[in-house]
Amino acid sequence: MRRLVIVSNRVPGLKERSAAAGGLAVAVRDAMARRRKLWFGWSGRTIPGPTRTVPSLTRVGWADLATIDLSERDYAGFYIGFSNSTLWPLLHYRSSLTEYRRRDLAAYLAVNSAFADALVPLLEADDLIWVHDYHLIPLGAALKARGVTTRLGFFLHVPFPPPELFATLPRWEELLGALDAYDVIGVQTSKDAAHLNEALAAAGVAPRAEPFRAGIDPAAFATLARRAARGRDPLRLAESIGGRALVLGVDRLDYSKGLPERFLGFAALLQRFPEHRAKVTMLQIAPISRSEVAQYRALRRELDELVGRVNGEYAEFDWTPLRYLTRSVPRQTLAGFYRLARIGLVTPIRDGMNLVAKEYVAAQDPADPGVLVLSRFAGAAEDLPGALLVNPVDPDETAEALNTVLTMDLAERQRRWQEMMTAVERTSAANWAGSFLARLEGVA
Ligand code: ADQ
Repeated sequence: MRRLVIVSNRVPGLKERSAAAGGLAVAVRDAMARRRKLWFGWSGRTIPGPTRTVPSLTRVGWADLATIDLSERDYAGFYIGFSNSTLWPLLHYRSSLTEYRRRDLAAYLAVNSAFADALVPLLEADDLIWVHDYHLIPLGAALKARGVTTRLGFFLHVPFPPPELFATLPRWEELLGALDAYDVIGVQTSKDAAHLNEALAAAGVAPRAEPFRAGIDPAAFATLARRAARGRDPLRLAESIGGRALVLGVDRLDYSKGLPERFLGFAALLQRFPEHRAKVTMLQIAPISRSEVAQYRALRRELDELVGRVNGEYAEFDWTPLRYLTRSVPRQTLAGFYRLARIGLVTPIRDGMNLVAKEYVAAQDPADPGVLVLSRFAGAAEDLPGALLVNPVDPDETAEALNTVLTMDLAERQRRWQEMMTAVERTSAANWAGSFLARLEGVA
């Protein structure tokens, strides 16, 4: 069996060997347990000198890991700059947040070349190479320029916007032209594929993208949640909400996730449906992310103020409506929290897939399941028609959906859950990785 070489900006660390690991690492490990694997990427460290193209090698139980350190300048231009201040907002349809600096694009191209320089000496003749996400669009072309002839695949985890919007990026044709180096190009949904294919055609580039829907390991997550529900922290949470309905949000603190709009939606519930006051508690877990980017710091300030305002307005001396944590929670605890929550509130303004939505479904007790309220602009909405779909920018719509769930009977909750769980199983991580690799190997 051919070796699989995975390339992503960040390489999962040692702790991701355990069943508690997240998304991509688990998907790849489970889908390809029998293959030899090399995972290559940035170490997460910066160094004062130039970017190092000699990788550090580590062997963990399930893969070989190879990482390089980036220079501080490359980190600023490649990661903070072009990846997260240019491409991330643009790919999430947020042209007004999109910044552009030539020197950032230069750093982006230089880091992709450095990745290729460091990776080529590690490659074997018939490796399958699978490159992940928007940080590494030009990597395939950089590898080919260095004589690599093996099969190359690329998967975009984030959305792809309508071509007119993408074409606001200077030199967009060149960036898309780099995709020509890949044998297989995967995106999350059929809408992303349609947009990207239209843009590729407009740029005169030949390859075509196909959807491969990302997912989770539903059985493993369900087991984790069942066990975790009896754990210390979920029990403490249950005790502290004292029989009230729990509304749960879990997201990186990112402007694509619709957090201010979500808080306004919860406030609108309390305002327009006062019968729920003191009977429902919302918990939002939102670990700080990319705090080097100014827009993320501004979002944090906005949320601090909003939480204070909502609580100031609606709290009772013995009830805090909105609880808000900006730190991360262990995966197992999170699974237990999902199972406790009557409502999973997942309302991104735009999201590639959104695995939190699928985790929430998998974590439910089939006998007494909660309901997912989901943005129609998350890729997951294409998979989960059993959710209550909302337009996240309208707080009234969110409030009405919350009210619908709070008054929904058990039979309807069970029917919706069953429908969603079937979809979560059909679009599992194993199916995602398995079908992508089958295409890459040329057998599907
Ligand atoms: P993300 O934008 O990071 O991923 P998501 O798909 O929801 O979004 O995955 C987040 C993962 O991190 C989940 O496994 C979740 O449990 C975990 N997580 C989130 N908040 C957490 C917290 N507070 N504490 C602990 N864990 C937390 C990108 C794209 C998505 C796409 C995925 C996978 O933006 O659209 O679905 O990649 O392709």
